[in-house]
Amino acid sequence: MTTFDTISLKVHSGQRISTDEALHLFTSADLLAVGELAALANERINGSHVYFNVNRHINPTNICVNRCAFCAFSRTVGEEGAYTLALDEICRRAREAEGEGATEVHIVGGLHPDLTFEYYEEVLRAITAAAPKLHIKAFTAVEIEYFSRISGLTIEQVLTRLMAAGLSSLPGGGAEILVAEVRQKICPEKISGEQWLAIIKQAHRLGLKTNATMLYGHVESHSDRVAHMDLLRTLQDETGGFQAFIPLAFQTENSDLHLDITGSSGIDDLKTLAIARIFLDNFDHIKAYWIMLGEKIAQVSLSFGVNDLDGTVVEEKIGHEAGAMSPQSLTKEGIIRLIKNSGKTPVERDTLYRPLHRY
Ligand code: V47
Ligand code: SF4
Repeated sequence: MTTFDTISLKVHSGQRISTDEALHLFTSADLLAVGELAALANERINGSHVYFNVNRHINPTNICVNRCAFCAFSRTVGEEGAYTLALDEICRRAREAEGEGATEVHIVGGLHPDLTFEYYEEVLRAITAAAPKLHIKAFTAVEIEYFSRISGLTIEQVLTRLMAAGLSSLPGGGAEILVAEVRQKICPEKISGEQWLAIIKQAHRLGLKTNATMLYGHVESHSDRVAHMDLLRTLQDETGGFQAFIPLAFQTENSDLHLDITGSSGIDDLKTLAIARIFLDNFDHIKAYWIMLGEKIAQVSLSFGVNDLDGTVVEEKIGHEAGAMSPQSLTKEGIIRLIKNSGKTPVERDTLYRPLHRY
C-alpha cells in the first residue's frame, strides 16, 4: 500500500493524519486526488453549505512600530501615506456598514507609538454606540500583546477590559508562520509563535472565539507549514476556541523581503487549502480569503475542501498595498453567485457561524 493509500483510508474512516502524512501530501500527491479527499472531509462536517458574511473591514491606522519585512501596509510616523483615522470616521464607517446590512466589523491595524490603550477601549465603545447590531471582531494577538505593554496590564486584564468595551471575537492575524526561524526572517520584531499561541489560549479561556491564519508563499518550507498547522491543531484539541483556519497567500509587491518570486501558484493555493482541510480535523471551517486568492481560485477552492468565503469586506488595504489584483469589495449577490455556480448552497452567517439566511 502506498502512503497516499494509507492517508486515503484514514480520511475515509475519519481518522487523523500525521504531520509526516501531511508533508507527503504537499510533496508527492497529485492535486485532484488531494482535493477529492479534502472535499470528502469537508462534506462530512459542512454538507453542501458554504458560508459567507456581510462585513466591513476598518484599519484605524497603518502606523506601526514593528515594520515586518513582508508588510506593505505599514508606515512610520511622518512617512508618505501614513494615516490614523479619526474616531468619528471609524464610527461613520461602522454606521454605514450597519445601514447596508453588515453584521460584523473587522478591525485590525498597526502598533501605533502614541495611541493609548484607553483609546482602543473608546473605539470599541463608540462603535457599539454608533452601530449596536454589529459584532466587533477586532485586534490580532499581536495588537493585544502591544496593548498589554503600553498599559502595564496583563493579557487577561487587557482582554477583559476590551470585552467590557464591546469586543466580541478576535481575528486570526499575526500568526504568519509560528516557527521561530521563519519569524526571525520575515517579522523579527513581532511576538514569538509561543506568545501568539499563549494569547489566543487566554482569549479562548475567557470565552472569545478566534480564527487562525497562516501566511504562506514566502520563505517558508512545506514542513514549516505543517509544523504551523500542528501547533494550531494541538491548541484546538485543548480549547476548541478556533472557528476558521485561513491560509493567506503572500502578496509580493512593496515588501522588504526581496524575494525572487511572483507569489503562490494556483496549484499551491488549492493544495494548501485542501491539506489544511484534511489535517485540521478539529476545525469546522476552512476559509478561502478571496482578497488574497482572487475570486476565481476562491470559487474553485469550494471543490477542494473550503466551506467559507469570508465576506463583502468593502475596503481592503493590507493585500492591496501589496499588489492584490482582486477587487476591494464583493456584493452579497456576487458572493451568492460565486457559490451557486460551484453547485453549493450559500449560507449567510454571523461571525459565530449562526446561519442567518440560506439561498
Ligand atoms: O497577520 C500582511 C497578513 C494579516 C500581507 O480572522 C499579508 O477572519 C498577504 O488577520 N500578503 C492580517 N497577507 C489580516 C488578518 C485577517 C484577514 C482576513 C480575515 C481574517 C479573519 C483575518 O494579513 C497579517 C498578515 O499575515 N498580511 N501583509 C501580504 N503582503
Ligand atoms: Fe505592523 Fe502587522 Fe504590518 Fe507587522 S504585519 S508591520 S505588526 S501592521
